[in-house]
Amino acid sequence: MASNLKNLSVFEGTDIPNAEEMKFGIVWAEWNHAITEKLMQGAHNTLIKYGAKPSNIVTKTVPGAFELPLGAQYMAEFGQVDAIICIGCVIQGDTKHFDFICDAVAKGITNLNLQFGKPFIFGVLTVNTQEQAEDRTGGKHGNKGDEAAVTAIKMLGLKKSFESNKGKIGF
Ligand code: DLZ
Repeated sequence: MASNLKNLSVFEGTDIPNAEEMKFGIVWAEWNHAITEKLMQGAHNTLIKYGAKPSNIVTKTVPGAFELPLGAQYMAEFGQVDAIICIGCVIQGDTKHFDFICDAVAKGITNLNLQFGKPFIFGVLTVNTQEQAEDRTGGKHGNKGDEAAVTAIKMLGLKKSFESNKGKIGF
C-alpha cells in the first residue's frame, strides 16, 4: 500500500518551490467533517509553511465529495487562483455509493486539470474505515492535506519552469 511506503507529510529529497507569489483555492467537503477539516487545515498550514500569503488563500466548502468538481470549477471561473486543492473523505459503506462517488470525483477533477490547464489537486481520501482516514489526517501515515498542498506548489513550479524557458530545450 502506497502510504506504507511514503508518509504523506514528509517531503525529504524533493525540491519544493517558494509559494510566496502563488494564489490558491481550497474546496473542501462537509461530509466526514471531522476528517476533512483536518485535511483542510493541513493543506492550509503547509501552503503557509512554504511561503504562501494567508491573503492569497481562499477556502470554500461544498456539501459532499461529489460536489467537489463543480465547486472547484466555480472557483476557477470566478476566483483569481493559480491552483485549487480539492479535499474530501469518502468512506466505504454498505451501498455502491462509494464507487460512484469516488469514480465521479476522480474523473471530474482530472477533467478540470485539462480543461483549465491549471492544477486541481486530488486531496480526497478513499478509505474502507474511519481508522484508515484518521491514520491519514495527522495519524501514522501523516496528513493527506499536506501532500495535496505540496503537490499544488510543485505543479505551479513546473508550470513556471516551462513558461520561463519557453522555446528552449534541456533546461
Ligand atoms: C451520500 C454520501 C455518502 C453515502 N457518503 C459520502 C462520503 O463518504 N463522503 C462524502 O464526501 N460524501 C458522501 N455522500 C454525499 C455525496 O458526496 C453527495 O454530497 C450527495 O450524494 C449529494 O449529491
